Amino acid sequence: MRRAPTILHLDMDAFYAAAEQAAKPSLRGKPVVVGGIGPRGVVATASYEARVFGVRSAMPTAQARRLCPNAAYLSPRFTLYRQVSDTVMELLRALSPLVEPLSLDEAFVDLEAGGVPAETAAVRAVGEQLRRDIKAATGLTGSVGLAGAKMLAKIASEAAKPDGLVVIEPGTERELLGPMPVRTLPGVGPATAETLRRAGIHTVAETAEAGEAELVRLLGKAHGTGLYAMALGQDDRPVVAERDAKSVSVEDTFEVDLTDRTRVRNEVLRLADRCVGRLRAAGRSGRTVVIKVRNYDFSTLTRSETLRGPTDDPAVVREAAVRLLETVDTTGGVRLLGVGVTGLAGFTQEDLFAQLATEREAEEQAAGGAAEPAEEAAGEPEAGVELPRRWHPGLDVVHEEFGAGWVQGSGLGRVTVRFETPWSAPGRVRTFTVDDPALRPGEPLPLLGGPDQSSAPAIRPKSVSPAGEAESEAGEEISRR
Ligand code: DCP
Ligand code: MG
Repeated sequence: MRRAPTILHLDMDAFYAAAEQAAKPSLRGKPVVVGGIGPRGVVATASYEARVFGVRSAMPTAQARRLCPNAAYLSPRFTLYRQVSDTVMELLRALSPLVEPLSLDEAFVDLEAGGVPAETAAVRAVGEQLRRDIKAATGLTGSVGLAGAKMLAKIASEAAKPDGLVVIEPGTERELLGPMPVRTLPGVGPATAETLRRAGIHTVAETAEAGEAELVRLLGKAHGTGLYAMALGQDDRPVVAERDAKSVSVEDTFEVDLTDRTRVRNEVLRLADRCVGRLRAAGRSGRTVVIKVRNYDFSTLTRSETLRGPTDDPAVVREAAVRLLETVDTTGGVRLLGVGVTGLAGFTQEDLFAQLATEREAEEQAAGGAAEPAEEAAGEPEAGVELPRRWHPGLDVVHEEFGAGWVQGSGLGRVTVRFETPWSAPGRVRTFTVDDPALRPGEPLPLLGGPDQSSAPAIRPKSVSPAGEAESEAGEEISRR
């Protein structure tokens, strides 16, 4: 525990939804939901305007539509989110060599290691300047927490949301944490919270009062001891630059054991995407994909597969994870799932990605399918309707005459496009037939661009990222027809 609040936690506000609002002027100030748009899709995130109606991350999109029918429902555009994330992480790396990204929109920074004086006034000034720099560089807002420990810094940024900064002064943490629900503490998921609730423990203060022995009895040695320390505000985990980490993994515990095979598969796909998000945020790639499955009876197993070379391609990690899942019997019910990538390389191997992408494309063509961007499964097709990925709501398009826009809706052989750019006024909609030769998929436009970029009718040059390539390949495929 440090004597000054020199650990910074940054978390962007409503990240995917805020990026969409920045890109689409007509959606600013309106409810926006980003996620799987099909009947079995789940919400990735919702704008604060949509949260008022109760829409939350991980909720089935169908439920979100009932709660907030007037929101814009958009497919995710990971290429854009990754670009914004790269810009934000770059700003963090300018503050300190010790930056630990947790996902595309979240990271810890050790300010002391960056030479910032260990005084509240100094770290607060750095945090406020960072927020201004992020706003200037991306157009988006992020919230900052500052504290003497990682756990507390994260709690502080949560308390700062949206668009704020909170400092927890060392010495005040127990008082502050006491009344908070146990779920606030790291490592307390729905299952642990339920175990504690049955023992009459609801708040952090009650967790501390229960004592270490009781927590160990309830939760086992490792988890019980760790939780007791956290409840006292004791957390001396260092900020670890992800380039020094040997693996990246994510896992989820479920409130109710999962038995539905499709649901289990969808969760594994979601975890694979989250894992790749962290991998990419750290600029890393890895060779071995691992899945972890804990069964209803707490028996836990892992399965791994080593690829020909390191990857950070979500499609490759998803495919490997699902292949591994197929070797596991989950019929009894699954309590916990995890996906990880190990054998990390410190650099990305563009040649190898190009090679993997080409191989995949060749396989897909052999199978008679079109090359699909990696995030395809995030948006499932509408029931009974073959909706090509390129006309999913939210995705970029370019019209020969009207320029850049985005798909607002599609169905019955038609596609409705709103023609606007991040720097234009809210734009008008026009409807086309889905096979209109003047309309083709586009690439995400930079959020802070200029009008000179707004009217380019041609597809923009290929980006170097694998996802970007997949999208422009889809564009070329159409233009060949
Ligand atoms: N995300 C996701 N699935 C989840 C949770 C999040 O795909 N179950 C994605 C979408 C989010 C992004 O990750 O925009 C960042 O997650 P956060 O938990 O930080 O949520 P937000 O940034 O959207 O909102 P906020 O941080 O303001 O609460
Ligand atoms: Mg966030």
